[in-house]
Amino acid sequence: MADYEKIKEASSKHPKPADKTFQYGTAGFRMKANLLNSVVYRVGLLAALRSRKLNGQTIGVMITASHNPPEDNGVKLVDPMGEMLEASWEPYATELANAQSEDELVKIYEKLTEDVKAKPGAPARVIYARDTRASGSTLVACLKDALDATGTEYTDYKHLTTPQLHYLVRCVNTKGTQYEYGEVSEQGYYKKIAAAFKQAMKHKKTTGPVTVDCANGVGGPKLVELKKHLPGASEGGVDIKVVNDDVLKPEALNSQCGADFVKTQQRAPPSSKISSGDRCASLDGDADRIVYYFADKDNTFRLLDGDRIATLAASFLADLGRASGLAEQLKIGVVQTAYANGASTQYVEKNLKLPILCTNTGVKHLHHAAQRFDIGVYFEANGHGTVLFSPAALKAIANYEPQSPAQKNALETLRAVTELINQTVGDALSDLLLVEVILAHKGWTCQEWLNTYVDLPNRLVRVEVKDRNIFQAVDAERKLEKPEGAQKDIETEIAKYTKGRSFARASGTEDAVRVYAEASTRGEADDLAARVSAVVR
Ligand code: 16G
Ligand code: ZN
Repeated sequence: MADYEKIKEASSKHPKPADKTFQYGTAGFRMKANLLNSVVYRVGLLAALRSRKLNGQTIGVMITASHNPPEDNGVKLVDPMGEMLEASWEPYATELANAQSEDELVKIYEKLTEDVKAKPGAPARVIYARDTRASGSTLVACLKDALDATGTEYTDYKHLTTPQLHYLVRCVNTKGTQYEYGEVSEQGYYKKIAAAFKQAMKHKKTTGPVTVDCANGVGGPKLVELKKHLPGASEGGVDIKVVNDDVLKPEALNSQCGADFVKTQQRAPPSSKISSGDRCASLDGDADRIVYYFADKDNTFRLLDGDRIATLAASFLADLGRASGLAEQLKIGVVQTAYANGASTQYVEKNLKLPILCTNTGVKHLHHAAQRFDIGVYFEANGHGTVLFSPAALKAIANYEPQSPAQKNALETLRAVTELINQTVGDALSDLLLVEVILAHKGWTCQEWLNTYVDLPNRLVRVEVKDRNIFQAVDAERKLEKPEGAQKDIETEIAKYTKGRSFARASGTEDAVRVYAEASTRGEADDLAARVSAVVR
């Protein structure tokens, strides 16, 4: 039985900042860490309620602010299969976070318990982890207070990457079933993906080392740990050089390094010592995003972002499907957002001849769309993504009897790849190994990967506006429905440019509107972005 007096009492230790309004957005709650105590406490209450509602299935709580600066933090919930919190529960999180008093909080909690028909006597189970931010331990204490007040069983997994926590949640909830996902431990995670990597690399040779910038976040020590389970270059593995893995200097997190820096600045971290041709990758602060890059022979920086990883993975999986004799049963599709470079969209449709879906920004939207395919490849341009295999696809892959040695080889690789790829959420460590496997199979360098198509020059601009809520986008955020007339003005500008494409959407994480533009030349893309910015400003 939830004890409302206990909830009230513990809550009084974590009062809500009076003048703040909180919103559970695309990335959960995220802001300056010193504003988050009450929010995390209340998220703990909701995690307990969600678990009770689901008869004691384990819910995950991740404390992280991903690529944000070190003084920020955030919190989000993970559903039993390792997916993001079901969207219909997001407003509950918002409602609890904004309750002004202890009395109001308890009233809302009581009402929610009734509304969702949670059995107050049902068990509640939660597991949680955090990234390496200094504020993490204070926030964990707030979370624990909520779990204690609600009589929840919990396990503290200390420091983990976000995708590791998603993995563990799925493992706990599938344990002992036919869908068992893996051993419920951090070591289990390493063992699973290392074994899959070894199998997928059988008889293949890597095309040289990869240097991985870990944004001085939790991905650093975790990649070092993962490496202990992987074969080295001489044993048929890959030489992974770990850089920016200093988690002892809190101020270094995401500073002048990491996936977000590289993607938004379109350059390597200043500390990087790469020479022309060297293969590099950058993770973000909680290791759920990854981008690749290198300097070409003229020493020009070349980015291989989420769009490139998606096209690489889709082409590889389509090859494997054909080679294993399973092409008919494995319909592959790619999911992108409006930010995907138009050249990548065209490459998937025209060259790979695969279907594409475009969804709203935010991983949960892509993830759901990807579930509509047997094999759904989804990536945001910013490097967050994964590949989902449907239960039917997994069954076909597991049961198929190969008709030739070539089919057998392809099938073995395909099976390994289904184990290597994190099925719960985009995972930079798993994606890193996936890319390495594919490059080894294709025998490609980064230059050859880049050569598959030519990106259209593009520009992303952040526009400060008075009220971003008046901007309402439709058609997977490619068009503005409101304010009235804005879309027509944007289209008038687009029409002036060769291969022009542009859209404006309200950011879900910042108080601003983002304008994206692409066109056939750098100058035109910049121009178009400036003109569309002027329309919304
Ligand atoms: C969040 C999303 C990310 C998206 C970004 C867009 C998740 C886990 N994260 O960080 O996928 O790209 O928001 O931010 O869904 P914006 O709305 O400010 O452009
Ligand atoms: Zn992240």
